[in-house]
Amino acid sequence: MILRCIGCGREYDPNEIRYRCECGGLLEVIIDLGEVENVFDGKNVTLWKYKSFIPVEKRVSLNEGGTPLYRLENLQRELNMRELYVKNEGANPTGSFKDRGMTVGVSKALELGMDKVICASTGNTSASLAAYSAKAGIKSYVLVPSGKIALGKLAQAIVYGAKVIPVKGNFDDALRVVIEASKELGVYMLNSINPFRLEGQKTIAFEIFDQLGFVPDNIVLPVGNAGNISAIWKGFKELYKAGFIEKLPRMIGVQAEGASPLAKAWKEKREFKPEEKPETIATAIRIGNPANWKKAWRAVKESGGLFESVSDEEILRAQKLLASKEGIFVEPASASSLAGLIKLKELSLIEPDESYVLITTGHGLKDPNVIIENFRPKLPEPIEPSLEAFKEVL
Ligand code: AN7
Repeated sequence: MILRCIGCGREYDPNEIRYRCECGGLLEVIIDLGEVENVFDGKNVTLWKYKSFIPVEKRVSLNEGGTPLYRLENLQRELNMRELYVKNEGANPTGSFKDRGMTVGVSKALELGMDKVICASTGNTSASLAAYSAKAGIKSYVLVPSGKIALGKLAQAIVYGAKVIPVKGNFDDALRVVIEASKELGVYMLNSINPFRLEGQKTIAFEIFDQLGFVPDNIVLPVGNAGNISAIWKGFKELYKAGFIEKLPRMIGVQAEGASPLAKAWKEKREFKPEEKPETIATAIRIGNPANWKKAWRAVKESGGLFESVSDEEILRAQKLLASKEGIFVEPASASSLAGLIKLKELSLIEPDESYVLITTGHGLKDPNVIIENFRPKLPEPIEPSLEAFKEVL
């Protein structure tokens, strides 16, 4: 195993604490694919089933992964598509896919002898880091954009015992501080530019193949800091290079319109440029300068996929649709995958006869305020506790 720069190819010892190459490029973990085990039999799916692909020995675990993969029978009929699935990452221990990254990342922190960890977060990363450091018995610091983090996530970070520090600014501002702090203060940084995070998250690809028994034509997922799309693509490529699969899926990344630097650059066929003032109801992906954009760009390009963006209104509509037609309640960022699929279908930019796996990244209960504030549910006036009164409101 080594760390290698995706830009200049320079290599580093994986036991050196380092998040970027000397040249500033992103690093990736190169594992020895000669030693991986073909365990893809559809049984007992959990993250650590794929341990031969995971480059840590220690294991701080809350039984992450093994999330359900649903066929969307009602929605595929309604949308006139042949084969739709959801991989519901909200079913992880803290309610998001970040747990996959943190089980590996916090394990790596212990291997490196670190007893303090830090991250910037739009919410889910902080909840997950807080939980896994609690389990590991180490101290966690999380910096979040003040006033722009969903209530459930904030509550989680607090109760798991992280030191929660609100920052006057957005995620991108908080990440800048975290990167400096990790250099100067000897705390281990667990944002997704830490390549070990992505080693956990790549198991989403393994589980999809394991659960379906085949590789779907397309993976559709939300993109914020752009770690997850990079990780899942890496997972599929490792399966391919190991000779376990014979085709690769297209990667389709969906951003919120007000925070869509990748989708804009893609659609306008121009250079990537960060967005100064990201804004969206989907606070999880309210990110203007995705740290992993180069890896994500490569994933979409190599896979023959695309980037798209969706409005807040489209996100809310998709969130309601997924819950009311399929019984799957996801947070707004996660609903952007379905919103993107619907938009791309309407624009005839995707093929309705192909298979699609939507990744829903976080649980709906993370952010109940969004529902109360935007759907303004019309509840009847409270009734007397009698059958008569009940019959009257029916
Ligand atoms: C529900 O928690 O960045 O593109 O700090 O919480 O890998 O960043 C969250 C990201 C999608 C985007 N869906 O994933 C954080 C954070 C949900 C998320 C994303 C996030 P990346």
